[in-house]
Amino acid sequence: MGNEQLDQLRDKLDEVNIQILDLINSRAEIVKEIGEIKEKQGAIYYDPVRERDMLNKITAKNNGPFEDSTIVHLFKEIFKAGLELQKDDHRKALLVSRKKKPEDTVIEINGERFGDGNQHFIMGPCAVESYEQVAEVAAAVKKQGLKLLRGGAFKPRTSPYDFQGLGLEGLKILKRVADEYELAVVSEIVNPADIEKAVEYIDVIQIGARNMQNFELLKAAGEVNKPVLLKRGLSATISEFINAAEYIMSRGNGNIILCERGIRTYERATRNTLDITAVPILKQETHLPVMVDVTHSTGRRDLLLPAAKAALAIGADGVMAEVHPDPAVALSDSAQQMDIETFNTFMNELKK
Ligand SMILES: [Mn+2]
Repeated sequence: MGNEQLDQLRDKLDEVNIQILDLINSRAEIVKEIGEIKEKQGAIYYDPVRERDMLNKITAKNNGPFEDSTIVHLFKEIFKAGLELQKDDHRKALLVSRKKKPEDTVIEINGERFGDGNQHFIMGPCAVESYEQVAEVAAAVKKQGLKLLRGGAFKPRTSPYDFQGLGLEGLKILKRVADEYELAVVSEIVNPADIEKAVEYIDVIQIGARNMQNFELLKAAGEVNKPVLLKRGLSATISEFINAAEYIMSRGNGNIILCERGIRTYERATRNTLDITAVPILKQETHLPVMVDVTHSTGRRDLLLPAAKAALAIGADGVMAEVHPDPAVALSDSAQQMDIETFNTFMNELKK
């Protein structure tokens, strides 16, 4: 007899559960509508005054048996879930997101199609030091059948007393060498005001790790018709990285290549910690090509090849690394650049 009563009560409970389910979902629908209006107004989703007001109205009607504090706790969880739902909808709206554009973005540069599923390489010296130095690397790059040459003319360095790059003179050297060897040039720009001039000399604008959240630079890069190679900031989360790319795309330039280059952690065995899983995450969340810079992430010549293999195995669209004719005397990053012979071995191993 007791069991019969228990079953009846349990049936009732099941019914109430379904009623609660229906109610929280219809609440969610209203929350989504509010989110859409707020998005149009550019308003912030979370409104503490409104939340306090809702809680007061609810507890005023609370006749138990739950304590007010318990009710507040339960409703705060429901509010939080609603807020997450609004934010999810907002994420959907990002132009760089897979949700917005399911198919891969393919960026054509000098006959290479980044994002087409094949492997691509961007190689060259850390910094442009002279015509001869760049030309020697370019010859090796071309011999390997590659189409892109990197080289820094504007160098954002940790210390103001370190070599700062040759500036516009460096870009001119890159352009001359690139024309001679039929290569496209990837070079970093650090000042929004330089972009207009720089696009005459370079094929891909690189925005470096230290400038990933230089929003004026991102906006300026978004306003020109040149592909942008955007590096992840030293301490940037993946979400911040994606939003930095959104800054560029929201200005009209959709040709963006993302580049994971290691993040700062407590580990000192490598210069930075290569966040290898950032690659598949970025590939899932965005439709943009993703590369891995093995030079700056590892900071160690002996790790370049294994890191590059890992990058390609996990789905990166390409690998970036630094090559110098004589790394021992390089003006920057001398510990991790490859000499020509090492570069040839590196490429031959990766092509296997
Ligand atoms: Mn470097």
